Amino acid sequence: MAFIGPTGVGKTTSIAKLAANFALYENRRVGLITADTYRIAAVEQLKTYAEIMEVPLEVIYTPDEMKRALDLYESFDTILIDTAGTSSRNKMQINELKNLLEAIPLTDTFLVLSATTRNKDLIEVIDNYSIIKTNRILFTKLDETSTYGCLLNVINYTNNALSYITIGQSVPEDIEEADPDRIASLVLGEYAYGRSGK
Ligand SMILES: Nc1nc2c(ncn2[C@@H]2O[C@H](COP(=O)(O)OP(=O)(O)OP(=O)(O)O)[C@@H](O)[C@H]2O)c(=O)[nH]1
Ligand SMILES: [Mg+2]
Repeated sequence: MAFIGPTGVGKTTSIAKLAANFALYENRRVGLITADTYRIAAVEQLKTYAEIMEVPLEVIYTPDEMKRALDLYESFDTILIDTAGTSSRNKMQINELKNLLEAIPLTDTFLVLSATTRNKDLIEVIDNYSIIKTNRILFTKLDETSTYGCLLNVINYTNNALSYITIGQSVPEDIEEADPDRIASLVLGEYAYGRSGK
């Protein structure tokens, strides 16, 4: 499973949450790969989580290294791939990311988006990332807003499945599988995270 999306939306934190849930509660053998070698300390961030969870982490720079990392994890149940956040207007960086991800077979590619992003900007992000094939959406920071119409707009616009939502900074608790009833009550304004408790 690979995770792509704009800078700072919560890709690495969401991967840590998922890895912890898969490894600790579902007893899956989880391997981590990070291709985020742009930012100083980006690797350290995931490495720290990996050490706490006792799951292995491979750092990769090239499509060939991506293939090798996947071979290393051949007997694993679930492999989560972190990528560098890119400004969605940086076509070159998105193309580089596309080359990395096309080197390997992926089960799921998640576009990670923040619920605090304005609708128009979300659409621009989706359009700019559209050269990379995604099949799932992970929406973050639902605790930082009380207007959730963007969830519905994005689902309609992309036709991707909304798989997970995140609702705070705590690892591993602040993540939920997207539940249709819950999403409906959020969109209808019957429920909000982060205000009067979760
Ligand atoms: N309130 C809130 N904060 C979140 C959530 N998810 C992540 N964050 C915070 O958002 C900030 C950025 O998270 P990262 O996981 O580093 O984001 P990223 O997408 O990996 O960032 P880059 O690798 O720089 O592109 C951190 O302070 C996280 O704790 C969430 O659901 N709610
Ligand atoms: Mg990151």
